[in-house]
Amino acid sequence: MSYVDEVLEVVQKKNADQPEFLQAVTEVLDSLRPVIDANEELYKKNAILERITEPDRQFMFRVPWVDDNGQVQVNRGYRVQFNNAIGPYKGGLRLHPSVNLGIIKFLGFEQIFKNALTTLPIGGGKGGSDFDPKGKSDREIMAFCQSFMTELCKYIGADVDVPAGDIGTGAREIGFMFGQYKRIRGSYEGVLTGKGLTYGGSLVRTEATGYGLLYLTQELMKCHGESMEGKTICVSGAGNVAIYAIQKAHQMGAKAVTCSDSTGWVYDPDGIDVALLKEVKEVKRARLTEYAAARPNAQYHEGRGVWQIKCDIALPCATQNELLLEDAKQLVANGCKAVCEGANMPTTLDATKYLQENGVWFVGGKAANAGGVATSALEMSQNSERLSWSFEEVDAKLQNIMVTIYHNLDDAAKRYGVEGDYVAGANIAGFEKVVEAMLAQGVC
Ligand code: NDP
Ligand code: 2IT
Repeated sequence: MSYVDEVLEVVQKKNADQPEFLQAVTEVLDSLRPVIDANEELYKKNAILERITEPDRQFMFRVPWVDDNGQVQVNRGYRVQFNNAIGPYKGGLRLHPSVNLGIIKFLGFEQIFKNALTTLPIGGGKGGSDFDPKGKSDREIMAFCQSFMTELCKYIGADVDVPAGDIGTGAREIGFMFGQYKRIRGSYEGVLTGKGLTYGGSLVRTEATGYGLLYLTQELMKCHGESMEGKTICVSGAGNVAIYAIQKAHQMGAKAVTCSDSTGWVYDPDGIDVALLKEVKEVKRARLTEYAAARPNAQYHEGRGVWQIKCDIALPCATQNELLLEDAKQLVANGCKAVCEGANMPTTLDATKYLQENGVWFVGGKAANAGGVATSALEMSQNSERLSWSFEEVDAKLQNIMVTIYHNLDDAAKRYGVEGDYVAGANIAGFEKVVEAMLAQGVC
């Protein structure tokens, strides 16, 4: 049995109740076969795969808070510090009722490779809670965030572990958490990213994941002799990543015609109105029915369905496993040329395989959505030097990073004889950097 298969078997046995984590590990290890085969003796002796698939440590804790009726509520908090070979742990905090340890581990595992791809010195981690922010008052959100940070603050720090936003965690939540960290630890430091601009946040961080996704997509298209001009794009999600992906797509002369939330989706043939979407989702925190009601030509549908709309490019930007095999078949039948993942692991393994086998240029989330965490690392740099860079300066760095990521993964795929397999290319490029650091640092 090959080293990869041996380790996959052990990981499956040890984590049988964590399907998302197993999916993420299977995708990565499968695609690393060419590198592992070429270095099997060295990696096996040093237990590289066993070490990289086992988190450094994982925290689970009680988060008690009081709701607006005076009732005490209890949620479960998580922080998984996965690997800090190349820098302090870095990764977002997800607040969603579906959150469990397996989901946080899948996200933390992916973050190791993504963060290595950014070219910046950050390790991999992730956290969150099964708390549901939907329908909560600002006071309830603050009560939860303060309680969550009261425990989390023991494990993080500007040079230790630097959390940020993810699903359900935006500027409001980061603000409340930062305030509580400062209050308990008495230290004003860059312990979180995605902060407000008046207290150490970076320009472009809000837009970074969506913008970065489009910068990478544009480079992918350019390298295949295509431009973004006039392209029709299907986007899923209606949150931070989706909104700024749509905005940048329009700035590039393409037209994004769909978006979705957890209850339904919109097809707007005139192109999604970004100002209206922002008003509905960022300000009112309302459902997409409100968007559709304000746009005469927009159709609203309950459930899921964005991938049935004919498009040149598909950008899944909502959540994991939202683009299934049947969706992949529909996209191919409709002539879709490229799929780039704004979300983390939105495409199932069989759907990915189908897209790749049918000639769709497919770039996975570890590369395509790395602009968010890359700009977080730029926020950390600005905090360390106690300076703020201009929008243009950060945006130029972000563009440069995304173009570099594309070429690094394209080169890695070519080096290992899997040209055009951007999933393998990204995993290989990220893995090579982390492994070199792990080997240099000895058994730890
Ligand atoms: P948000 O909370 O801002 O938005 C998530 C969007 O997806 C919402 O519109 C939400 O609907 C929708 N959605 C649909 N189905 C689900 C579901 N089952 N679970 C959760 N959300 C659902 O999150 P982000 O935009 O920040 O994150 C989207 C994806 O991008 C996630 O996979 C995240 O991990 C990834 N990502 C985020 C980065 C960032 O910087 N924020 C960086 C890199 C990746 P509704 O409006 O009804 O809640
Ligand atoms: O999945 C991700 O990369 C994020 N949610 C962003 C993490 C970060 O630290 O900015």
